[in-house]
Amino acid sequence: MNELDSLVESAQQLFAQAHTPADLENAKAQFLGKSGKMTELMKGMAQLSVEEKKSRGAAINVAKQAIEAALTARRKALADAELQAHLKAEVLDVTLPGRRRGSGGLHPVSITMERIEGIFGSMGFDVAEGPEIESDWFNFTALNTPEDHPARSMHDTFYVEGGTQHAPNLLRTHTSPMQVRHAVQHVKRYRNLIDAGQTMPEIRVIAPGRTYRVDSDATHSPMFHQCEGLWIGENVSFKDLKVVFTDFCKTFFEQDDLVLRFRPSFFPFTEPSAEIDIQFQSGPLAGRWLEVSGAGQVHPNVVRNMGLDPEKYIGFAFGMGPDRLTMLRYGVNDLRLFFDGDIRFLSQFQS
Ligand code: 2NL
Repeated sequence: MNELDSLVESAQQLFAQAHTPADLENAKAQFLGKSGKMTELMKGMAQLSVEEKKSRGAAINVAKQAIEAALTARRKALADAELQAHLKAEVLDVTLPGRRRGSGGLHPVSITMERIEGIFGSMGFDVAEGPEIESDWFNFTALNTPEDHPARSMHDTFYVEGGTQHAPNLLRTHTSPMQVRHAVQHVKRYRNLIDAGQTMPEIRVIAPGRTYRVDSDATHSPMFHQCEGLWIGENVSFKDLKVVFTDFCKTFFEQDDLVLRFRPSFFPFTEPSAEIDIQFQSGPLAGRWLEVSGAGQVHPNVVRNMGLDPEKYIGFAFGMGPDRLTMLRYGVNDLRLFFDGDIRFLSQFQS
């Protein structure tokens, strides 16, 4: 084998050993580059005669073309291999069925909220919604909660920067402030009627929404839900509370034989006050007394803070926890499950 043939062969071998485009270009430089072997051969022709130059030059050119052909072939082979690797790594089976987007649904607590609103709505209650950042006045003072009450401490309530008595400075600890706002608006609207001694339309409202307290365990979340109710008129009594709340519970839990118990209790904003327990007559919770709400006759000071004369206007209020109602209705034992956002838990409530 002559010198040129073995040069071509060694180029082919070196190109075959290059497994990346960069390796291949380095190998190419050894033969076709400025100081490559082929260039050296060309330079070496200077001393030859014209005749010799002709035949030698032709032979070198044939060898050069062979090397260039080998280079082009190897370049293509490497590019093809890279494409195949890509195609293999990114297989797309176009015969697979499409993946549908889930249809979504309401959160179990939202389902409860909507049920509560529907039931009280059918009894003539308005629904009032409003700010979650409240003032000290609406959240505590207007509700007859004394300055030194433990609920006002930083251990129980989330305070935010700034704030004066009337400026927003805390995360509401219940939705009652919204009921006071609603009552104040109502009284403002009927001021002339009231002052003329005529009968004001009754205040009948529920306030559902998010509330906040410094508390966190299996049955308490720092954010939880509340739904309060308020009914004020010239002739609204504790008996009305019992009727309305009993009717609500039987409808909500879909149990006609549900038994209710009103236990004496204390709240700063009601007097007298009661805790409401329910007892299922069937099902897994049958026979146990379960606390579902606090309630009472609205305290005269609170009636006065709404702009009404407590000698003339009277009524009741109650406050319940939709989170707890949801746990009881579905048999969930850990409140935190509602707020973890785990779709495997939440999707079980879709009908
Ligand atoms: C509880 C206690 C209660 C109220 C909330 C209320 C609202 C106004 C005036 C008077 Cl505007 N009272 N709300 C009354 C008694 C109890 O809730 O432990 N709830 C889970």
